[in-house]
Amino acid sequence: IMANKIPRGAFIVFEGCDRSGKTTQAKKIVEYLNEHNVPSQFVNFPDRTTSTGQVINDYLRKKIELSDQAAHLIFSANRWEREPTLTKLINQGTNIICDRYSFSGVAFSAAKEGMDISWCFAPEKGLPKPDAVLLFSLNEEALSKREGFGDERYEVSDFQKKVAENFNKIKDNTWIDIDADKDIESLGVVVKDIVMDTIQRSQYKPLEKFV
Ligand code: 2DT
Repeated sequence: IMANKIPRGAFIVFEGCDRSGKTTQAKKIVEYLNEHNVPSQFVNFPDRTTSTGQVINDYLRKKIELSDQAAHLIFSANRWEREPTLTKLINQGTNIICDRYSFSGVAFSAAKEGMDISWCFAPEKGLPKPDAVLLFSLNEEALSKREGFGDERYEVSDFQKKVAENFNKIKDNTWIDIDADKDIESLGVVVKDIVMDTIQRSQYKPLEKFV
C-alpha cells in the first residue's frame, strides 16, 4: 500500500539562547547533508527578507517601537508567511533545518512583563510541528567566555536568562538537550547523529501540526 509513497523531508528545529552556536551548527549540517546528496535547506526565523521581516528587523534594531503583543503577532505572521513553502518543500522530500521557530517566539515574548506562555502559543497553532527540537544550552560560565552580545533589542544578559528559563518551561520530553559547551567539531558530531536519526524515523510519518 505504501509503494508509491515518497519519503518526506524531516523538519528539525534548533533552539536556544543567543551565542550558543546553533546557527553555525545548523548551516554546517545542511552543508554536510547536501554534500551527501540528502536534499536539505537552512531556514531561519525571523526571516528578515519578507515584508513582515522588514518590520521585525526595524523593531530588533530599535528603529521602531511596537507594543509587545503586536511585536509577538508579527513574529508569528512571519512564520505563517513562510508556512506554505515550508510544508511543500518538506512533503517533496527536502529536509528543513530551522534556526529558531515558534519556541523562540514564545520564550522571548513571554520573558516580558504581562505576557503569558499560553497566550503567546495561540497563534502558532496549525503551523507544522517539528520532528525534532534540539535545545542548545550553555551554562553561565561557558556563556561568559563567549564574545559579547550585539546591540539589538533582547541582547541583554538578564533578558537572555529569562528566555533560557522559558525554554525550560515549554520544552517537553521529546526535546533533545544539547550541551553547547564544546568546540564546533565535537558539537557537529552530536548534531549529525541526531539529525540523521530524525531523518530516518520521519520519512514515512505524516508531518504534524501544532494543536
Ligand atoms: P536572530 O538573532 O536569530 O536573528 O533572532 N525572536 C525570534 C523573537 O522574539 N520571536 C520569534 O518568534 C523569533 C523567531 C530572538 C533575533 C531575535 O528575535 C527573537 C532573537
